[in-house]
Amino acid sequence: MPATKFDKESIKNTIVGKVQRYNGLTIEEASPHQIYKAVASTVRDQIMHKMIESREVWKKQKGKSLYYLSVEFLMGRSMYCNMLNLLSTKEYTEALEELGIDIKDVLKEEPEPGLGNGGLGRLAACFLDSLSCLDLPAMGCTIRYEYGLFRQKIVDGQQVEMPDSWLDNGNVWETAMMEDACEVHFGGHVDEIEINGRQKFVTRDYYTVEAVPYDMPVVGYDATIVNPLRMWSARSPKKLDLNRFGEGRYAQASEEIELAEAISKVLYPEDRHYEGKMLRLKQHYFFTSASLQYILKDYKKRFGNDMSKLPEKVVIHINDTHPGMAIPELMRLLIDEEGLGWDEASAIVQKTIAYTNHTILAEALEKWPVGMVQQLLPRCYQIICEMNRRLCERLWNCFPGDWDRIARMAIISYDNVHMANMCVAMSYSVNGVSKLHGEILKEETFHDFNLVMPEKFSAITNGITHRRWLMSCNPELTDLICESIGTGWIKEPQRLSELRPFADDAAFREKFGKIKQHNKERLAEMLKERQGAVIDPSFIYDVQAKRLHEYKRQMLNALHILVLYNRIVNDEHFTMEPRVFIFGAKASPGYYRAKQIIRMICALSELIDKHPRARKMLKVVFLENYDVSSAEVLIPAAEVSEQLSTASKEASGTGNMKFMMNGAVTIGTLDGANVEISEQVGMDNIYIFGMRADTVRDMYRENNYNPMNIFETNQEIRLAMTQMIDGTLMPNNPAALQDLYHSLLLGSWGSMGDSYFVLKDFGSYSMAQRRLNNDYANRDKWLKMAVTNTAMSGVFSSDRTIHEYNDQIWHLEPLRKPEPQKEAADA
Ligand code: GPQ
Repeated sequence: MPATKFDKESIKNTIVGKVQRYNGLTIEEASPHQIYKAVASTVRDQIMHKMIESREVWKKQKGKSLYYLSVEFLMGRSMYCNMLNLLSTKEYTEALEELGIDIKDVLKEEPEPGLGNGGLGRLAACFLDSLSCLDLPAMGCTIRYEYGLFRQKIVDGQQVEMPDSWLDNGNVWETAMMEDACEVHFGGHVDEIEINGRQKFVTRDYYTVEAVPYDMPVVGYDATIVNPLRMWSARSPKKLDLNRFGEGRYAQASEEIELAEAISKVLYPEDRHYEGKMLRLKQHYFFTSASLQYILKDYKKRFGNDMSKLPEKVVIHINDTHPGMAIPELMRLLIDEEGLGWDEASAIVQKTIAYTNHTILAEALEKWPVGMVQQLLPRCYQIICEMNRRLCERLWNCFPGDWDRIARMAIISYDNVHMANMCVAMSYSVNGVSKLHGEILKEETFHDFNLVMPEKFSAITNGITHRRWLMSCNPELTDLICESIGTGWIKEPQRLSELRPFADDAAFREKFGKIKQHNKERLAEMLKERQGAVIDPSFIYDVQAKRLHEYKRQMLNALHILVLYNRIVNDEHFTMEPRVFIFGAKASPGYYRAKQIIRMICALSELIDKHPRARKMLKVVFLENYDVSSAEVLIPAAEVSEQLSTASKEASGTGNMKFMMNGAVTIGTLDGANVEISEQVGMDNIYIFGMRADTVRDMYRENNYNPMNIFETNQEIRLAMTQMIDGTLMPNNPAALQDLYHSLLLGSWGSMGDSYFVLKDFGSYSMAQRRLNNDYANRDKWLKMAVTNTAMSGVFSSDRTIHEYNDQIWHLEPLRKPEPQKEAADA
């Protein structure tokens, strides 16, 4: 059997054989899920062949490896993308067809690992895909959460959270790597002792949690390498307490086990909210410590005990500050376990760790109460104190007497450990995720650090894998592109720009439009099937899909829809291009206001449906449980992409890139990567509105914005807002949205109301929407814009992003393909 490409016949035989051996059934008797497992494990066999080859080359080449630490990896389903990357979709589709099975039914059976909240985790997943495609040696490191992000249901117009137990039926893709299991220690007391004249730090009375790694392979498209995603699972070293059990105290008998294993139970659904829970700190330390122990063990195995060469062979990238405990932990391992001195260890750390920041929202800059760190991680706490002392000493020389500034930059201040300051001070690279975000980091968030260590700062704009977000989710468009410009763009996505001239080709545009229509129909079917929602595929599909947050301003969209409704209802001559507004968003369970916005959107949907004339032009649908799998159907169907964040608040955004790649036209602010999207497509192919980032900054500084002035002078806004609380929107509970209403008008404690400028930007948004509506009526014009968006999306492939990270930060050597076998060469 060829090592990496299975032919149709062997695929068929393998699947039938597996169903027989695993289930004792014939293919005809097997359930869809049993068939899924057989197919997935066939794909997996194929990957394992490749992985062995890949590891051989990696061992021989002895190059540098990347370890990408992230508390989230939002991978989505694996099966179809794996087939795609193995160049085998055709073989599998046909093999299954010949067995009488529709591949779509099999794909649906795969549970989606929801090990992430949103952009941060999805970015990590796209990075792994691109790293493998570019043959760069890397390992993703994270937690194997037993429960992923909650499943969202909408009940009576409100969000309800249900547990997502994605592992219930096992995970075909993972392998437990018991040889690499290790211990992670918490708590205890540090003793300073002298051994052979050397000072040593020893922690006693700690408690232990075992870390067991499970690896999931990540195959690259037509590539040599298979990189692992390593997920750490917590296990108690304690066994069942048989005495207690014997006494009939069953719950107590496994109490300690449960406690230890709680660490890898759930992914916190908070997204950019500071969460001060001990368990969360435990999680962060748990997986960083386990990863680092493994990294050093593997380094020593491959390169010997000379730690000074670590930065030449290893780069550890921390995805935001959540894995930031890697810094004191690496110091600890180098000093306490490897016997290095402080200066040596610190030099190594500062050449090995690189950091990317993903937000400037103040409430999201992580900090931990000193007492908590001290109690949970006593030795790391000592190290953090010493790092802080040395940093402050250095800063004192740069800014003598400037206490305020030094306090702002310190790792420890006001009884908190400031993770971002530690990451900036101790890593060799600090990266922003879009041009604008990079500027804001240098000029505001880390302004003081930029004065002292400017060489560390860079900005590399995020990206998305065009394999999942175009080739896999939009096969028809992929075929059309290949027919038109060939296949070169698959390996060099920027060559998608060769499509640009086709925007002026009427026949091409028609084909492009037809594909969009198919995708719209596919989405309509999904909505019907999943939640009984009926939408008309002839309406404009206008989509805002992302986590629910005030700064993302779903509220602006909702308020505008209410204004449109009023125009229709109050003016019988008013018409507009029929449009369905589709929202997809999960709100953090503890984020009251975000949940209220969902409530408002659902109420809006009901209100419109009840009005005979309004519902002919207007429709609102809230797509339940927005996740990677539903995004894969939603995004190819979208015609309008809503990217409404208050300028400066969205570090980059990546949804914006996915929509554009699939031919949606953006309506958005000049925020995050929207700025670069507008540069790519040109102002004629995007609807930009609202305040710029610098104006927003000035407004905050001057602190004299009064939304009440707008409310009083703008009739449309006043009417819509009044309807939020007068029973129009919420006939059964008129007071329900009162808090939302007030949040737009009044601030608390001297801070201004409407802190994300919804009312301020409303006029400009509404005008942009009007232009969009008029342009859509001109089909040629609209399709030209849509094609241009797809054509110019190539720079937003994560392949470009990874190239830049590698050139500027990591400096990894791609794995060279193995020499062809002698027989093959002779043949
Ligand atoms: N982001 Cl800090 C998250 O999704 N979660 C987080 O905890 C933080 C950031 C997002 C950010 O809001 C987006 O603008 C970025 O595009 C994304 O990270 C990836 O960089």
